[in-house]
Amino acid sequence: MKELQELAEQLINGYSDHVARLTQELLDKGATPQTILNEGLVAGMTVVGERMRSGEMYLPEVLQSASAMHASLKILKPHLVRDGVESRGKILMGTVKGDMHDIGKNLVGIMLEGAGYEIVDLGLNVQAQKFVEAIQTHKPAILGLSAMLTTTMLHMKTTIDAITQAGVRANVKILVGGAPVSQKFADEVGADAYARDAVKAVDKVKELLAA
Ligand code: B12
Repeated sequence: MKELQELAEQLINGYSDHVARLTQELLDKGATPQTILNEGLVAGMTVVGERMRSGEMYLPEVLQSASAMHASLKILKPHLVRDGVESRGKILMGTVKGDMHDIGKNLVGIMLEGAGYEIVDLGLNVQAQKFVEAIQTHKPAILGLSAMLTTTMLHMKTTIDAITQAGVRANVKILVGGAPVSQKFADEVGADAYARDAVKAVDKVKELLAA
């Protein structure tokens, strides 16, 4: 459908108003929310992720695309619920203690939400104990931890240790990410997986839930 391609393009351009209008028009024409999500939004955000990775798109543009995705998801959400689209799984997310960076985490959350997962976002500067309590309350399948500083990334270990000590480590798969984080670091702190960006995060979540 021509409009789906246009939706993806306007999302890449970061035009929230156009994206919101096109989303409503597609719904009015009878496109299903899943089609709009997968063939419009996720297709567009995949390109954004790739361009970000290759350095073709910069942070302000990425944030505009993220806002545009939010504008569309706001319109789609009631339809997704009404159509009884089941969540593919619950994912708890947060930036670790001492760290005030949340743009990357939010982007990962949006991409995962776009891929059909339910996100419980604890925000930034989250204490280890708060993660433990949220695991007990929300019973997520996956916990996504974000850190952007070489100092705060150490709190990933503190957090995972607290989760282990509370006896709930076996209940949740832990995915870590953020600019200073690596696969080697993920292995060292006892995480189940590492993803370097939002596009890879969606792939990793699928792998973790299939395992
Ligand atoms: C924006 C920014 C800020 C903003 C944050 C605003 C916000 N709401 O997030 C503000 C101004 C608050 C800030 C503050 C500071 N910052 Co700053 N900041 C940045 C900057 C420029 C961009 C970060 C960003 O948003 N990138 C864009 C997003 C989309 O990318 P991303 O975060 O990497 O996320 C992607 C991946 O990492 C991954 N990912 C992220 N989280 C997760 C989670 C999971 C589960 C998974 C799977 C993947 C994943 O996927 C994301 C999407 O693809 C970076 C430099 C840079 N280019 O990275 C410095 C940077 C991170 N900051 C830095 C520093 C030093 C600071 C300060 C200490 C500065 C100061 N002296 O006060 C403070 C620290 C405050 C604190 N306690 O946290 C350093 C860190 C150095 C280091 N290695 O430790 C950097 C690298 C700049 C530099 N080159 O010096 N910062």
